[in-house]
Amino acid sequence: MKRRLKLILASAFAVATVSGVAFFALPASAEAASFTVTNAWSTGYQGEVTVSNPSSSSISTWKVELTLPSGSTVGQAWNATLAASGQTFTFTPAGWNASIAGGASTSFGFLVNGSGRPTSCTVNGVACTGLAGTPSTSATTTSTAPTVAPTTTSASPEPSATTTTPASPAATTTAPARTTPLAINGQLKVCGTNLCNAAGKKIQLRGVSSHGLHFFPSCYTGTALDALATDWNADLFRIAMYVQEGGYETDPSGLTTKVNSLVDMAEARGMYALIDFHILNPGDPNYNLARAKEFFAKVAARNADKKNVIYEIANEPNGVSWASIKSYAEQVIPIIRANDPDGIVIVGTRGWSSLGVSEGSSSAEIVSNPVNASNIMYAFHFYAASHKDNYRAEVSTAAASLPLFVTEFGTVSASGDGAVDTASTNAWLDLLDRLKISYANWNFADKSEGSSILKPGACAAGTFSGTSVLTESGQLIRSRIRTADDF
Ligand code: IDC
Repeated sequence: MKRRLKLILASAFAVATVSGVAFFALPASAEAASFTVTNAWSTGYQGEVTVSNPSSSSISTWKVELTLPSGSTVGQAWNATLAASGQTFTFTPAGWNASIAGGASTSFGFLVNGSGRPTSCTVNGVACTGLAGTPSTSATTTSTAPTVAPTTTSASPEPSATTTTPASPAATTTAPARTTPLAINGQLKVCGTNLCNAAGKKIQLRGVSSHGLHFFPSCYTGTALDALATDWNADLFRIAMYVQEGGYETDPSGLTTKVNSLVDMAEARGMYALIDFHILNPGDPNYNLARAKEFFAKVAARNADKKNVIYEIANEPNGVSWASIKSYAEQVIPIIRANDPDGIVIVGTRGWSSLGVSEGSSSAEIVSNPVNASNIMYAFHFYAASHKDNYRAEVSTAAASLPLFVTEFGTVSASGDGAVDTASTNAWLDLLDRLKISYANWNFADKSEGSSILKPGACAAGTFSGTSVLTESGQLIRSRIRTADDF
């Protein structure tokens, strides 16, 4: 879970002074560090620094030095080793997070006694220099002292690294409250072509999709969702409820109950829940129109007061025109709205949610004939080994006109199996990060197929944290998802 109220722009080191805020950009080739006040109270604050490596080769270690004004001291740090000399506080790796791969980052946190923000900094001995940007400081203080100790979940070490487990801040009465993606962002809404939080800030959610709920019941337990929330720092969990193949069509009440219970489990862990009406074959969503109306009326009414629910009304329409998909959406959305007026709805797109590209069309057919409803987004899906530059170009174009949400993607081929295409996956995720497009990875299950996050047998064994239970795809996705959010 993440606790961060962003003070600064990416790739710059920000130093907030007591009276104002100064920004210090790093030399272009250096590691970058960003400083965030993640919570504040009358006698102190909690900070987080993210050290990122913008180069393409890995760095073997890092050192961040902060100088605080007299009267303020760093009391403790986690996910870093702290040393103090006068007013200079030096942070070095906790042991397990020394090396940073090209393009990756690592974060550490600390508690300051006193309200003085850092007045200078270095990263790996390079002075942070230059002025860059004007931050908002409005969200950096709270008037009352929170009472719950933070956890160390924002960049926790591997479970096996027991000797280097970072120290958790003590549970004192001045320790900050633990927050989560849901607590930070609240009820989401669509703003222009973006997803925004309750405060109107553009945000990106990163998480995973279940496989078909009814296929892998032992994969969607409290322990599994704990791992996603605390070990992965996932923001969202997509609840893929197949309609055919033994799904909702066969067991409507059982699967409705299961979906609702997973909504609750995600909520309890501070994650958003994406309710996916997983149609696939037949590809015309109107085949399931009556089932969709019945299902969404129930889940929208039942979850109306929750802030963590997003509705995805048709996973992958295929072999059907945009006009038919639009007609389906314009019949299902009013039913959701009547029960849950402020829930975001995501509409699948033509050609397996490819914005039409996989069936020779493009997003232009949506732009010229959008669904007649507000607070909606459009789904885009890709499989990195199958869908490359022309699809990325289409997403870049479409994102200028349409609110997009990658409700499903795989690191492998569109079959869901085969080798992980790391380069294409990273190219995709870099693009989505840049465009602030939210995503969920297919799939959190332990089936023997390339797109599975978990190794076969992991769900029955009941262990979901760390990397040893993960496939190659799972490890790649976890490393992308658990980095600091820009909330
Ligand atoms: C695949 C699963 C596979 C399952 C198959 C049929 O990975 O185990 O046998 O569905 O149920 C999609 C679909 C998604 C597919 C996935 C991979 O939304 O259901 O899952 N995929 O083929 N669209 C493109 C790829």
